[in-house]
Amino acid sequence: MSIQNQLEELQTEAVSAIAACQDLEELEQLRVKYLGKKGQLSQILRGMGKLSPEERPVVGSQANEIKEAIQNSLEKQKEALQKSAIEAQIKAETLDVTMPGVSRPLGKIHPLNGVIDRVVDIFVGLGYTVATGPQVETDYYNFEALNTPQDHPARDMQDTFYLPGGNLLRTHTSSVQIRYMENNQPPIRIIAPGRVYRRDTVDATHSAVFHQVELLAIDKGLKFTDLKGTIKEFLRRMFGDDLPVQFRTSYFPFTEPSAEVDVQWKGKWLEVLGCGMVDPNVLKAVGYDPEVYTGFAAGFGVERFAMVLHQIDDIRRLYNSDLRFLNQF
Ligand code: 2NL
Repeated sequence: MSIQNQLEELQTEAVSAIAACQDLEELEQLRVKYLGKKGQLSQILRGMGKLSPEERPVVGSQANEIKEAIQNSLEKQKEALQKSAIEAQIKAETLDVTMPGVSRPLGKIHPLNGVIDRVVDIFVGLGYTVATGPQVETDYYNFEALNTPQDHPARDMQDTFYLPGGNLLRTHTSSVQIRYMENNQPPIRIIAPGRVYRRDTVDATHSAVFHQVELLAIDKGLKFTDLKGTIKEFLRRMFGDDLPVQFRTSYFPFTEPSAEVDVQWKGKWLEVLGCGMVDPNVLKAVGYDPEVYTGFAAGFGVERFAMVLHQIDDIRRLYNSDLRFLNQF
């Protein structure tokens, strides 16, 4: 067979083999097979030596054309294979944005914290700051400084958790306010939210551990009307605008005069907090001159507020962490 014929056959075979190739690696093998240094084209061209000087340029240019033709079809096939490989990859990696996501349950604010948050918001809006302090207290900060004498019934072992060594679990957050007054000078506007402890028998309305918010204002010239206005404004913001409120005289060792406050809520009078003008003995205990400064204070149970606001019938529901209950708020 003449070199020309061999070249033509090589072209026909190579072009059809390349067009049929479906794999990039195999395509590279075909390139080596036909165009490589030891490939078929080189092998055929080795026979050029036998050609006459006239034939050589003719065969030479034919060989170049064939080489170019094979290269072109290699290039074309390579592009086609790369393109379909990318298309297959894109198809395999497609995200279905309509698939439902993994839903994680959202946490919620506990109703007790919800009440505390609202109370704090209201009083911060009135210029008060939040004060905190220890839950394990001394007799002095829980009772003595609060004008609660040794023989007062509140000090009874029946009512207070006493700890070995003479300390106790605070029965109200008034102790926080005593500590605050010791370290600050009037004017004072603080609220003390926190956990408190009483030796109560647990039932639907009593718990040994509960939460209280107390508020305290000390300044020159504070009067009972200031207390009344503050409490009424607070209760309106808490329970609603046209809320009927009534003050009844009462007694606390640390205030004089003292009052309990009822609100008319869903047709019934409910007692919601206790308050009064700070007793001069309490002011003296923290080193304030009761001839210069007066003040008012109030305290209430967070659980009771939560129960009234959300119509909760049993205080124990607030501590069970039952999600069927808590998810309602
Ligand atoms: C209630 C009543 C009350 C206070 C708390 C207080 C604090 C200081 C001085 C004077 Cl430092 N008073 N706190 C006053 C009146 C009532 O709480 O029924 N709490 C559940």
